[in-house]
Amino acid sequence: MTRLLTLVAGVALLAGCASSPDSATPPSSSSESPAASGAHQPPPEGLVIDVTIKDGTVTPTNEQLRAGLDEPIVIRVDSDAADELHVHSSPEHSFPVAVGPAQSFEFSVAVPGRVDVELHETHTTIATIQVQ
Ligand SMILES: [Cu+2]
Repeated sequence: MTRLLTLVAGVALLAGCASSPDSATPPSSSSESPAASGAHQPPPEGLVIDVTIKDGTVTPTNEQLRAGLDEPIVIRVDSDAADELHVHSSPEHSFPVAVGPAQSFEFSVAVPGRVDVELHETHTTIATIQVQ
């Protein structure tokens, strides 16, 4: 008798589980939609460096730039080759560059000083940023 009761209880549990509504996430009601594809979005605050890697040539090179402490620094890369973007800050940052346009890498520097931004595959210094 008790065994039958247990079985019934188990079936009831299963049924309850299967019939529970699966619509926990209704389609978005939020109005905030970050435009990921926007080529015309306003530039973010801070320093933006546009970099092009094409046929083994990097543009620009050896730029002398300035940035503030903890200011967002964005490096936008348009590349036809994979590379490694290396930021010689403390702590350092390393970003993988892929083939493609509009790759965006952001960091900030919390220690004053000169920060070299390099591409390691092409052995190029894009910029030296004086952070203060
Ligand atoms: Cu490096």
